[in-house]
Amino acid sequence: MSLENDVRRAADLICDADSVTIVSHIDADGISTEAILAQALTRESMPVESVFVRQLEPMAMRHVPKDGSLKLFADLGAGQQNLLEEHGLSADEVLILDHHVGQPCGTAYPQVNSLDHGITRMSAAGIAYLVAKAIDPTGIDLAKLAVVGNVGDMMARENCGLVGPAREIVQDGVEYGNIVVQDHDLNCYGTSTRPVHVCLGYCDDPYIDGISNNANAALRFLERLGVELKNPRGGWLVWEELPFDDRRTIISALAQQLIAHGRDTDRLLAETYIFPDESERTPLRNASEYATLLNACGRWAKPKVGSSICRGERGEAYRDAEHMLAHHRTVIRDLLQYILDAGVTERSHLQYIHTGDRFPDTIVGIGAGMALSKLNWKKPMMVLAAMVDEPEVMKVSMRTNEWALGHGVDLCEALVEASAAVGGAGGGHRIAAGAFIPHDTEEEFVDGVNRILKRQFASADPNDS
Ligand SMILES: [Mn+2]
Repeated sequence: MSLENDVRRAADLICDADSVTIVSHIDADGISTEAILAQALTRESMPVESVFVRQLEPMAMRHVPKDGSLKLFADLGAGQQNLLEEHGLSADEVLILDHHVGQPCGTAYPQVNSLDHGITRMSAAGIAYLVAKAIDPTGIDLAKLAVVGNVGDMMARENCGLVGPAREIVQDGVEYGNIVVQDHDLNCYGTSTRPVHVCLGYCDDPYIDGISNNANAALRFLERLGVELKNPRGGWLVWEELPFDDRRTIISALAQQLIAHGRDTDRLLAETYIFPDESERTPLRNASEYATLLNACGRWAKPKVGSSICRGERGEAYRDAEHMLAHHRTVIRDLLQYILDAGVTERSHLQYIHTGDRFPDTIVGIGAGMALSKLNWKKPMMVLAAMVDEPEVMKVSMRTNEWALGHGVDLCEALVEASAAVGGAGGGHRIAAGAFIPHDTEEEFVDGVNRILKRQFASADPNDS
């Protein structure tokens, strides 16, 4: 079956239901997915309830109501079909919209999974949007949320912009008027909210010698270019506010800086997505910052606040979210500092640290990603964390980069295999994956992951051993 057929069938199943319960994930992709589906169904006068879960595991299943509604599992479910089966859910009361690796299962649950169609660069929000559009082709305002979810799930990272079906969705938003595509824009986070030198100081993909990790040096670099960095009132301008010519001046100087240090310039520019209907200088103004705001809501146990923002609420919900974003950043900064201060343990093909119960297990993956660029970036980074509410279980998060993917690394495969060997469970993506393992199997597990990574590196390059 083609993706179009799967999407059509999903839309028909939804339209035939009396009511729908959406079960979605708490991250930016899961929240935007839920908001797309809930709005699309509400517009059809379909009764909808939403449930957000951190992870679809046995404990979380009690939040799934036993009623006559269609259970719409979104941004999760594909890898937990046996759990749905154990929970007594039959094929005619379930629909899965997911982009994670599926699990073989005796019950043939209807589903739309981008991976089944060879699409690796479209997240659940993209699938949800296609389904919503199949229900009502006029609802193209929702494309904006699909872009937030896709960018939040790093679908734009590898190619410096969205590609394939996820890119086609962008065009709907452009047509509607709530997305502006910036071609050849600076590939840097914070272009709508941070002073330009701060923005550049945080940029580590590409790594720019003398600028990355050093906002003061970035400021001196910009001052030498003679571009106006402040507004007439003396406040810092953000990247988005700079005149076109100044942006070009800075970009060509950055390109020269990269070349002078023998680095590639191909990751300096990216296609970015601006939302002209949102206020300037807010995190809602572009896709990547919007996604961070939603992630902050989810990680701090308020995914419904994020969902309200996706539906257009800008009062109390937005103030709550801004507060969570500030808190989110502070804790992540502390986590990163802790990792750098405490130091990681290096194995031949990975590096890891155990953060105990110092940080919530919902954010350690973000810390792993940030630490990677400041440590040995060639070795995939693992963070192990205790789970306060489940002392028998340990949460594992791993992150790597494009370089390692190019050398054969697949973290999802590594964690699925190594966690199964110690009685745990893992999943995710090649570049970012997670697992839950019994707390007393740490050493055996780390050994196992290291061995699998060694095998992966070796299969891509027989000289690496
Ligand atoms: Mn996702």
